[in-house]
Amino acid sequence: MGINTALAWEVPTHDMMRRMDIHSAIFIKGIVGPDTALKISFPQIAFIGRSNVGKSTFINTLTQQKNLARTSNFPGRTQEINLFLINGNTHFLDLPGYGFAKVAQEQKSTFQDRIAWYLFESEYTPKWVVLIVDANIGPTPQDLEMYDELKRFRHKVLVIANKIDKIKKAKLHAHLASITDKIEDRVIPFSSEKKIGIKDVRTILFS
Ligand SMILES: Nc1nc2c(ncn2[C@@H]2O[C@H](COP(=O)(O)OP(=O)(O)O)[C@@H](O)[C@H]2O)c(=O)[nH]1
Ligand SMILES: [Mg+2]
Repeated sequence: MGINTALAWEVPTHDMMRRMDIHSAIFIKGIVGPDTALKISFPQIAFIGRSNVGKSTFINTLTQQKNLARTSNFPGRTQEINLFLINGNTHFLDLPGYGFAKVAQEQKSTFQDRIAWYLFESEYTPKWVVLIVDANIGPTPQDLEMYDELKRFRHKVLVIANKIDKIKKAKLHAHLASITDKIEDRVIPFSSEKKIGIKDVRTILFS
């Protein structure tokens, strides 16, 4: 028995480390329905959340790119499902944001249609659905509705408590509890601003 036996399963191998590291990220295209670009059998990781929750910024932070997912201060602009290729072997899908009141009703139903199509009607089964909620605001009724639907469809869900940099330290615990109380899956505290939680998320999504 080698001296490293006890540690062997705890210490990530070089190969595991490489897998968790994001060394390439490219934008493929915006998709609006069944698409040949998605037919390839790469695992899909889908990102969903309320408009303005910081989803595009989150994807940029995770991939260490400044402008991969277009960040915008104009909520509701991302109408298509943006498809990215990560490390040449994984697809990221940036789904349209939900629940922004100022978007015209007609346009809004298109967003909701595309979310519903991909998550609840299409043939695709993402390896993970990453649901991003604003930790400062707490889970909104729509966030919880989305979470329940994801569970009903038996998706594997990772919840991100985003923008924790906005919360005063003394209140952080209570804010996080307001999320974990209602979520039966893992919740990762995250901040793109302060670069918190990146490693945790990568480890979960890529191992
Ligand atoms: N304080 C703070 N603001 C953030 C963070 N992530 C994103 N934002 C801001 O939230 C706004 C919306 O971000 P964006 O990524 O476009 O949101 P999306 O609509 O969900 O894609 C922008 O003004 C971002 O600068 C974060 O971790 N902390
Ligand atoms: Mg966006």
